[in-house]
Amino acid sequence: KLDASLIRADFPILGRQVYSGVPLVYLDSAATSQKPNAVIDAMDRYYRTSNANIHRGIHVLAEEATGLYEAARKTIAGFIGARTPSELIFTRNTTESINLVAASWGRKNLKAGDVIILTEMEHHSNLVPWQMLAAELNLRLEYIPGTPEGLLDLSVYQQLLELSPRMVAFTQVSNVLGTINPAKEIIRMAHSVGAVTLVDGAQSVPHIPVNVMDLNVDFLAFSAHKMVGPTGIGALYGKEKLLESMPPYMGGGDMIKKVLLRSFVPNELPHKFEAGTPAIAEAIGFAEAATYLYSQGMENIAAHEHDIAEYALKKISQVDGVRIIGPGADQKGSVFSFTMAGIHPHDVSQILDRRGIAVRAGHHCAMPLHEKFKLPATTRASFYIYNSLEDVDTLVEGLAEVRKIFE
Ligand code: 7TS
Repeated sequence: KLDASLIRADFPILGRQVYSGVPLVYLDSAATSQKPNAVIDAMDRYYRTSNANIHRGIHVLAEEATGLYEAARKTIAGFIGARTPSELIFTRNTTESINLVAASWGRKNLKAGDVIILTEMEHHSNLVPWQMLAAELNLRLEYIPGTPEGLLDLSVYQQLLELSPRMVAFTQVSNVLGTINPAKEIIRMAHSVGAVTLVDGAQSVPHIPVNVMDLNVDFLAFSAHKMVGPTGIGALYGKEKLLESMPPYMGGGDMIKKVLLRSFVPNELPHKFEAGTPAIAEAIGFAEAATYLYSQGMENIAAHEHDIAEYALKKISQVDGVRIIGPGADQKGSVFSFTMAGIHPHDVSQILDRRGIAVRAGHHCAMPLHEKFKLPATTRASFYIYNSLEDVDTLVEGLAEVRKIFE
């Protein structure tokens, strides 16, 4: 079993006070997670001892930096169960990974009238790139609707598959509802009609075991910063055959094998998709983050968050006037978006902040989902490995105070 109090000690920021005498209770990990010493130290060590540009120099530092960068790729590819490291492209984040697929795979393979299936619970990152592509190529976007409980309606999905979609792109875990979608089943159904699949793993890879071979997913996008790694780096996994067939996304150094004045020959995978000097220190930090999570055990992390979900759903819903959106604990991770009758989410967050509790208020980059629930905004508390059941109690005490202030 995972011991949150031991884990907390690895995260220096969790020891700070946000106001005099007020310790931090960080409940905003769905936005970004905090970073353990191992990650901070690895990046610091790199800059102090091995900093150089990669894939070019033949001096010692350049070779060390290149070795560390490519070792990081191997670690992260292994973390998600990719067949080979060349299926793992470093990007800036989940958003860039999805844009890469939409622009490169999409422009190459789609034509007017083609259907793309998304869901109503997507983050804007998995909506807008497809909307942009749809406008450009005259594509048709269809949506798997959400149910009032915050699940996907798979019977409607089954019907939508009769349209022979070319792409099914969906989030594995909702950043608002916490819903853990049945990804393997959704992918199997998509493949049965010949569609290509993309999983937005921004909220799943950090929290539950994700194995691309087991899922049989074609593309998986995720970000380091939500999985105890640094900002500025993310990844796109793609099946080798698909990536091989796709044109480069951005042009520049490193992504080429040969350049003439009027033409170029693209580099091999994965370099074909990594134009320009990449985020080298961040890649090293990313790998350290994956190693940290691996050493805790993704099954243990998922079990810990399930315990929090069961406890939090019970405790938070006991607060007067609170309504949590999303399914029951067996179908969700430890993300809780809620409203308090008569109180604006920003006021809730502000009062909680005075007690050192960091939550997020707003639409959480999922405006269509909030529209669906007829809510302009919610307050969201999101938990991670370093949070405990006591943090739930602290939140609930804070919410009771919010209630009192507004009475
Ligand atoms: N997809 C999902 C499901 C997300 O939750 C997020 C970020 C993204 C994509 C985009 O990730 P990025 O690293 O490219 O920015 N979600 C949130 C959030 O819920 N609050 O802040 C960022």
